[in-house]
Amino acid sequence: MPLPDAEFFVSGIEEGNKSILARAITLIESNAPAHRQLAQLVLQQLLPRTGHSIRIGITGVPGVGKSTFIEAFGTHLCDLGKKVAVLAVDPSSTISRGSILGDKTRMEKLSRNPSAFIRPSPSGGTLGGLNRKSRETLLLCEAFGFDVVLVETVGVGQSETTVRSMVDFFLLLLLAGAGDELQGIKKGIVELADGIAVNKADGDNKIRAEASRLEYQHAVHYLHPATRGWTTQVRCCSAYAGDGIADLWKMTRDFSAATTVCGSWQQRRQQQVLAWLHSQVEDLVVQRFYHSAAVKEILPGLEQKVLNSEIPVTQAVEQLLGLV
Ligand SMILES: Nc1nc2c(ncn2[C@@H]2O[C@H](COP(=O)(O)OP(=O)(O)OP(=O)(O)O)[C@@H](O)[C@H]2O)c(=O)[nH]1
Ligand SMILES: [Mg+2]
Repeated sequence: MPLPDAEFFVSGIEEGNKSILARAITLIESNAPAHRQLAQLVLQQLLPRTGHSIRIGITGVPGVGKSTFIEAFGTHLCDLGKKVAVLAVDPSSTISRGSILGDKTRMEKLSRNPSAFIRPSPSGGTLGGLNRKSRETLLLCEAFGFDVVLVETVGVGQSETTVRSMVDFFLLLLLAGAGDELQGIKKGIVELADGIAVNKADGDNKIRAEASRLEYQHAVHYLHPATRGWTTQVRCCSAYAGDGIADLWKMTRDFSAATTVCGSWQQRRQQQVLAWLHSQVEDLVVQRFYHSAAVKEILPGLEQKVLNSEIPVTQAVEQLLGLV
């Protein structure tokens, strides 16, 4: 089947056709050169329509309640008349373990809401590749006209930094009293967060959640602020019961207002685009390097020499770089 042309995707997205948006995202996620070329054309034409949404990253350890939270938060935003897109960045995701796919049951209401769009994590590929795909998917969603884009990531490894680098506001979900308070800080994740929500603050857990909230609120005062012009706020919420959800939306609005006034909102977006440019260059240069015939030819021999301690690594690197 021949591929539709760029105009097909661009006008479909401009007209708000979700199935064409989904097809455009599939195109973006493809690694086939012809698809990538077409995807770039589509993106280029849509670029003037991007940049107008609030981009919110949501992270937290498995089971903290991210999907349940997104269901509640996203539904709340739709009730306010907003259009909401949900994306996921999960480097370990496969079809069977897809974080959002498997969880669509937890976002049942949201996935049926005409104002919402849920896109599971692109599977496979390196984090670098995922980074590109997720960013470009985010731009497509903005061009489509979503007011808020929620980017979910599982709270392990490097994916948090990746998501931080593509969103305006970063929300960390935590559990009360799991003894992980200082762990989170050690891992540096708390330092990335503009907002922290102690989730599952319901039933018997309410009091412990409030105690954790106070502890975190105290701790963030000693940390370097994640965003200039904003002090990280800590709240309790129950994604399950819907408590605190409206308050967290208000927090993102306050954040947006405060950082727009002091200029850090715009500054971050500019820095993000430049960082993306540079990381793309790095990815592609490395890719081309390893694909070059000359490198492929001598690399195994050099590896062996390094393993046999015949030449130092630095010398091997210089020889390799001399080839390209
Ligand atoms: N009591 C209570 N349970 C909750 C709350 N939020 C989520 N849960 C439950 O916690 C479990 C995990 O929730 P998920 O939303 O799947 O958590 P997740 O962070 O998306 O998990 P992963 O996708 O595995 O990383 C489910 O059984 C939820 O019903 C809450 O606010 N209160
Ligand atoms: Mg989930």
